[in-house]
Amino acid sequence: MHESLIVEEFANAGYQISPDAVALIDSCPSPDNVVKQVLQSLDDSVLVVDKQHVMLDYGNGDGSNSGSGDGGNGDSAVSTAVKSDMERVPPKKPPAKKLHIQPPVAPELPGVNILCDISNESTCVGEYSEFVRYFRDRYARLSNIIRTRITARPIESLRSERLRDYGNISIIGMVHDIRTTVNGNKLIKLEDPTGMFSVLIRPVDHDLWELASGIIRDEVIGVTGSLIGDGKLMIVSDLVMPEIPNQHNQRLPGSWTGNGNGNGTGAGGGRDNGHSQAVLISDVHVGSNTFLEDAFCEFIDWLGDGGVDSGGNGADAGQVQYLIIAGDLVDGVGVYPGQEEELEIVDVYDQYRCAAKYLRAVPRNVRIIIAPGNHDAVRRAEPQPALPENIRSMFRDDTVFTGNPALIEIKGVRILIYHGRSMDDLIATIPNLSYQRPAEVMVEMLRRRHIAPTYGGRVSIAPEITDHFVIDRIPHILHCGHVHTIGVDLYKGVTVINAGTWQSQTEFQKRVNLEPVPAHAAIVDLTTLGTRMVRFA
Ligand code: D5M
Ligand code: FE
Ligand code: ZN
Repeated sequence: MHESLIVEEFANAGYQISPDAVALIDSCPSPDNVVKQVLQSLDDSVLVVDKQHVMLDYGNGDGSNSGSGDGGNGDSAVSTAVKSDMERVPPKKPPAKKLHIQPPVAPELPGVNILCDISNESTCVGEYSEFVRYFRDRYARLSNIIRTRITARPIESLRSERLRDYGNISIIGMVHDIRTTVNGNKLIKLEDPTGMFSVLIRPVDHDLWELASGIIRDEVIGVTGSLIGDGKLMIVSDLVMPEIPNQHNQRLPGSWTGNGNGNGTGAGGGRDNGHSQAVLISDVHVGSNTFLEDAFCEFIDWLGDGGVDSGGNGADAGQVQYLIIAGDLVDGVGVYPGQEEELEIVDVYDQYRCAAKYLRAVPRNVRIIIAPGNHDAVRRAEPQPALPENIRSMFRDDTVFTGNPALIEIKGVRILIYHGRSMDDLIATIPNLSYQRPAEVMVEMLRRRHIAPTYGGRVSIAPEITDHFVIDRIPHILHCGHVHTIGVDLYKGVTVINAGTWQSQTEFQKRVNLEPVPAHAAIVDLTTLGTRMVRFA
């Protein structure tokens, strides 16, 4: 049934109807039946039909409304119903017994404070001057962080004759170029707003060499050393990265329980302690033929149940107040060549409608926060804005949509959500990083105080006025996805979480030998920041 027909039906009966309600009805398997039911249920006090009037519990033949909103009854009715509702004609599975949509009026919704997000603030058009301004902003902010630890001089001042026999001097620069000399030294060209200077790191300086092995283009570092070669080159003796200060975020010492092995072990994640929890997931990839629908529905069920995870570990979903999704909610279309062969749902809007249906079964007392990823229907260049209104309107109206990256604050806990596209570049350039250990890759972002340092790699960077990738305010949690593998770690008081995916291995991933670790959710206690992974079937 076309949306305009739904509007017309209600208009004929003397009612206006909100776009949300139209979308909700349209997303049902038989919208015309729902229209009839809703019309029957309305009384004269209603002028505008809203989502709250569309209480759905149908498919059981009696057409009665229930809307009791008990958050799931533990018999998987929610997932079964929602799942089969996803199936487009002709259905692959038997029709649902029941579609249980959560009650429209939410209990007191916990607030989400968006501290930093590009949505509605993008100004760039991609001109050269904007890139100059963008990199200046990056340099200024990262060099200020380093300047709290070393006293550096502008590169321009190194030209001065007097400096040649000066002892140690320091400069802070953006890495313009790194190469290995014929003698096996590392030659790094550093640039600041006043000029460019080459510095040399020698393998004999073992610790320094080790530290320098991970230097990548366009990151900002500080170096200390002495000048040689008529003052034209520096031999580095010390290297400073922007880094997270030691002992940052000492929230509740010793409270961290993450183990990153994804088997739901790890004590103290917060059962029965009265603490509210956030559940962090990523890369759902609804619409792909490798989307793990059963596992995802089990997860949604679990949220509704306040249940116990499959490993027998009490997870106390009843205390879950937030569900955060770090991008790639849907598989999208035209994201990679030949993707159409791997799509179950070929229309991107249908993919979002389908995703919205799953999320509608999440209990109303769980606030859902959605950031986009590289498969989502927003510009590919990062920072990405939040999903557009025509897609947002398909979702529950209490859903919070952020850009990518976004720094949010809930219950005093700062969470930096970043889909994680830059992890492809970091893994490709920093030695010993692996797709199988994503937490280590995320720690490298923290050390650089920048989540996407290298320009011209896999991440297409939009030159906004400020560099949104700089980690200025240190988060308590860094939440990424993208690589489809899981990891949890604690680095200098920052909990890093990669929440994996809900998609099994794609043909493409087979070719690049990427072994996904799907169907996990990270449960974070927002008081202790204790984190653990729960696996779903
Ligand atoms: O990314 C899912 C995973 O697949 C992620 O680890 C990166 C990898 N991937 C995706 N595209 C490419 C290309 N073009 N080359 C190498 N590896 C890739 P997703 O964003 O879900 O597609
Ligand atoms: Fe993905
Ligand atoms: Zn991705």
